[in-house]
Amino acid sequence: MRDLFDDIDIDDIGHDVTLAPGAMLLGGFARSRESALITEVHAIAERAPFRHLITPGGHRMSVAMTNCGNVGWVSDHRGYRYDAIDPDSGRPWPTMPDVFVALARDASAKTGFMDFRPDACLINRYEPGAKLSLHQDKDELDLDAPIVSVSLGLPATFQFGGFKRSDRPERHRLRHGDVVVWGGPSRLAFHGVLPLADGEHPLLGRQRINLTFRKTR
Ligand code: MD3
Ligand code: FE
Repeated sequence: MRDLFDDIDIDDIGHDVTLAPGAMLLGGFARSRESALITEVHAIAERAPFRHLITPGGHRMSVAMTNCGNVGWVSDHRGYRYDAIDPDSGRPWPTMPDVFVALARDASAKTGFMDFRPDACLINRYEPGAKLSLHQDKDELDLDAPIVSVSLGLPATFQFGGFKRSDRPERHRLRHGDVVVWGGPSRLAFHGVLPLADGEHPLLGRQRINLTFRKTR
């Protein structure tokens, strides 16, 4: 029997697990596409380099971010928003690669969200120690569309809470190739990532990359 202090730990590739109503983990779903995904992340980062954004409160985020797609998520002293222009370059974000579009579509369809067409992909880069505090994703206009997340590289401990910041979160391990579709009631749940433990991944070295596909409008 699982008690309050047990973390949920699912490491079987190909095992699909419902984490919460509307939230489904597809274990290892992206593994067969890993090389193409990583090649595209490198290509995007050449044109729109990873950067540490500043929160509206003036803090530098430990996670480095970039985007591809029609719009990208940005943060500065004015607030959070989706913008068609990369503020660092003054140019549009790189186009979303076909392998990204297909993965988001295939994963969401597998969990029952048909015809998911994201217009944004936020790419997070975690180096050892980087973390993401508990937050909700609610800058998107279409909250009926799911968010699809793809984990690559080093494993991380993901926190998944309730609808109030004070709800005690569950912990889940997210590993290279795992895909999670967050829709329905879980779409507005609080979530975060604990500080990344150091390690060495055969394809990505000392980092974790997370892709999140979003329909923002
Ligand atoms: C649950 N990223 O970019 S992915 C984010 O690992 C973000 O980089 C984390 O939270 C990461 O906003 C977590 C899993 C995830 C993404 C979006 C969600 C879980 C979610 C939106 C609603 C509920
Ligand atoms: Fe989030």
